[in-house]
Amino acid sequence: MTHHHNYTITKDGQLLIKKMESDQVETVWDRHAAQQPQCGFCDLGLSCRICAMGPCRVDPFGEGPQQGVCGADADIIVARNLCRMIAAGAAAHSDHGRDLVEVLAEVAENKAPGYAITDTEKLNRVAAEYGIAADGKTPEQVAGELAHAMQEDFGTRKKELALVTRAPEKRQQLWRKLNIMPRGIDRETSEAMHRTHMGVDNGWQSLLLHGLRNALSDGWGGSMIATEVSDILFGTPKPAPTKVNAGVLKADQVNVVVHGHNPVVSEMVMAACQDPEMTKLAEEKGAKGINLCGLCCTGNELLMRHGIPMAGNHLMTELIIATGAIEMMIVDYQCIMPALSKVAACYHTKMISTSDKARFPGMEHVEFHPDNARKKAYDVVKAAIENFANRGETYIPVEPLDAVGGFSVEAVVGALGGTPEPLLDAIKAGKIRGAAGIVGCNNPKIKHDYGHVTLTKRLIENDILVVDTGCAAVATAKAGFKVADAISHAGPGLKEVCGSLGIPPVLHFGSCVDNVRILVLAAALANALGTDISDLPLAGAAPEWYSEKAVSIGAYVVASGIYTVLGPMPPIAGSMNVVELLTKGLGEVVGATFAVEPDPEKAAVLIRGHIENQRRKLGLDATEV
Ligand code: BF8
Ligand code: SF4
Repeated sequence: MTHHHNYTITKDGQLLIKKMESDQVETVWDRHAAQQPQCGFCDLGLSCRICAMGPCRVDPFGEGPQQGVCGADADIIVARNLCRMIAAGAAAHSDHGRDLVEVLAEVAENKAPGYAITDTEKLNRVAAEYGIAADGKTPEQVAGELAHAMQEDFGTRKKELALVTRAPEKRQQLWRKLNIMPRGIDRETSEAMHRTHMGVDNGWQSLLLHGLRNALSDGWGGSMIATEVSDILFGTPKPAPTKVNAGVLKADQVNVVVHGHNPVVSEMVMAACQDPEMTKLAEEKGAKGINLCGLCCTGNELLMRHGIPMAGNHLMTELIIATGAIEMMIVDYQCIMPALSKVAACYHTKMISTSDKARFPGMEHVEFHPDNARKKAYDVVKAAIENFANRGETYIPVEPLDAVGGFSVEAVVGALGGTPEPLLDAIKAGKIRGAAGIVGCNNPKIKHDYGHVTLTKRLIENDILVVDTGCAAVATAKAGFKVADAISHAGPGLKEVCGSLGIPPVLHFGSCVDNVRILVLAAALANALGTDISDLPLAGAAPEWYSEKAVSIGAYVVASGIYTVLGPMPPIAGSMNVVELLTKGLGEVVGATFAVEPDPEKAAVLIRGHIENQRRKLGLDATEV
């Protein structure tokens, strides 16, 4: 039975699924089908295995038990589970941030050969936000002090994180009043694990409030540090052309693919791939050169800063191997399916894991640390070149598409002439109705890329500017929305504004940690208007989310005052109290709510309605639309 047309809207995806079927290699969709029916208790969030008196479950039909062995009811169990998802997501982003801070600290001490401070201007600017003066110091001295101050943000010696001061004053006050101002980054995650231990916090509301604080420690802490330090070390992104989809692989070159999240590894791999000595070596082995491509968020990091081509998003990571054209896939951490090495074993692709905290069956482990990363990068690239001789037939099913990436807030504000005012003016005049951040993953429960692409299309048609990150950003690039010509898909107002700036109607804002760029832009708009983020005509969406990181992102976006529509339902439906609080009650608490709508056509209607409503409340339009 072939169902490949139902799994993805992408041509490369459809053709490669077909190829994997004929090669008899299992895909994520096969494994998803094999899991059906998935556990209904877990789906509703009603199962608990936090302690050894359990596992327990609550009967959603009210006939069986209504509480676990300890007495926890549906509300407590659902809230605790959700809180733990946030904690895991916040931990993942923040630990990624910590790894960058460690590199910054080692650069300061000259212990990380190959790494350097690239954006001194940004270094000094961020340092000033931490109260560190740059005058009379070398960049390395500033970097050392900044790394130290950021490490303090991770601990417990502060009452508030340093970068929360970027949020509008009103928002900061609200967080203080609600007692959800994030203190230490690790502290909030640690406290989430403590509170959700058996016999600690059994108030479902207080659990959820702490979940918001934990998420804020990610958004205005760990992820924000990750993005800022990445910009300092590797450069603040500027708009630059790139290519996307499986067609970026080259039949006559050594193809090296990086997958994962942290640019600490991928930047060094890029440097090795671009060394003329390595190109020469590849040519000696009969290849025309070395072609480095990205997958997922580490791919986005390289795309944003260097225009490195993007082979695909989350659900393309297995399929791409079936091209038979990849000599080596180098992974670090997060979103790397352990299935990948099984797929790779059917072709000639060498799989390399690089992080001391992320092992995978069937991968060769070459551990990268800041002090040896440059050497390790050369070692693996040489091995990739050697592997070119083992290549069999290749199948690269499509031609690549053009896209533009690199829209940091600095680049956007720069394009606007140095201030966000022109964007505000376009919003006030109604040419742009508002803006939506579309973020997150792919999930085999939703047709691959259908959610991202459909929602984006509907929003830009209706003059809503879209900024996107992560796998969503890759989806819309593959759909052709990230070129200047894509304004032909936009409504008249958005078309005019983007046309005059020469930018696409859908702006690539980066990887998932770069969602903080959306927070920073939203805060700048609110500050320019002298209001709070929750008053702006903005919305967020995660149409195909799957990961715990996405739960943390959704929670910090809502806690920052932005209405957010999720595609897949999170595992909370077992508690109507939790559902009501997240979809309604939070409006009175943080000025924004969640909605869940798997159909992107309907999600677009929700977002348009919200944005028009916000405009009316701000007094931008005389009449309700
Ligand atoms: O951090 S969007 S599938 S790759 S979690 Fe993962 Fe989701 Fe992709 Fe990036 Ni983000
Ligand atoms: Fe069961 Fe309570 Fe233990 Fe959870 S914490 S497994 S509900 S006894």
